Amino acid sequence: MKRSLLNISLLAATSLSFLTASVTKAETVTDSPNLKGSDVELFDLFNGFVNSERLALDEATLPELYADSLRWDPIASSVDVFFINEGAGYRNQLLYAINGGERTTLFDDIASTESIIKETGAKVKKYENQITKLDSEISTLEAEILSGNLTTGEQSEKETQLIDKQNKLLAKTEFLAIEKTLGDSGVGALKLGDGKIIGGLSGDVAFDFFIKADGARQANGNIYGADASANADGLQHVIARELQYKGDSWVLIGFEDLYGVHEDEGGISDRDFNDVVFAVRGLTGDRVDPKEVTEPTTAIGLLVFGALALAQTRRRANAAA
Ligand SMILES: [Ca+2]
Ligand SMILES: [Ca+2]
Repeated sequence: MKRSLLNISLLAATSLSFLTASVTKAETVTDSPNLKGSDVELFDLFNGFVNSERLALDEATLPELYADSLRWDPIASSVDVFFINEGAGYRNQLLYAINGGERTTLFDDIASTESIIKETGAKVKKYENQITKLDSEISTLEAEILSGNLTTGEQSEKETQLIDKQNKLLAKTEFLAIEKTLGDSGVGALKLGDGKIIGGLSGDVAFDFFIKADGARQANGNIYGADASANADGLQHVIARELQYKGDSWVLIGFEDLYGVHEDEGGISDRDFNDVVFAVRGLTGDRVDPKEVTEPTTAIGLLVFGALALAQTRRRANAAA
């Protein structure tokens, strides 16, 4: 409970430092026209790779890229980042870093009423209902305790119950307050296809993308990127695929937001890599040799997509050498 309050203040502090830091950044970030609005055919192509089960790229013909080898393609005037879809209960954030520098938040609440796991404000309603029920239960317990009709044992038991309900009420009240700060009072505000333009780039520009898991709610959420060794669980959380379209280089990037190994290996993750899916124009990267990703997985049900990601190794250093 105290943690939640702390998170709010940390979030405020983080936002402030971001604003301060952004002044010194060379690159600029501006809103882009929505991709679905400007090219629905292309949006549908990207969205077609995402389904309710997983980012179904194992069936696709898009070449895989090392997700840690992405860099600006100077043929493009900017790097344009478009939200395609999300299959997350978390309210994740998308961050980027240039040339290994400081991470900048690009999308601070990846939640939509249009996505696979959409945010319609259901959690706000759930917490409100739970609070109403707890209020009622607390009133009943207080009346019973004050009635003078209880034995000493019953009195003690009811008092313990009362404290428990009061603590739960406090927690739910804080959860509700946080939830109401998100989007439109808990309702996801992103539209599928919403985009940002990262401009003002020059020279060799390496791009790393990260998610902060449930970062809109939790300032201390895990940050996951394409360098598995830097992730809290030591696992790969990013998969990247290349697509050429009308002369533009695109990279479709999928993120896994859950910590640890797949459920079938004793973990809690589905390793589906569709929790956050973005398409990025103006990037290029090193292709994975298909021979490198055919290693079999021992985990029954571990998705091919996940296996591909696990097979990745950090390549940027090699490419630069
Ligand atoms: Ca969601
Ligand atoms: Ca997942």
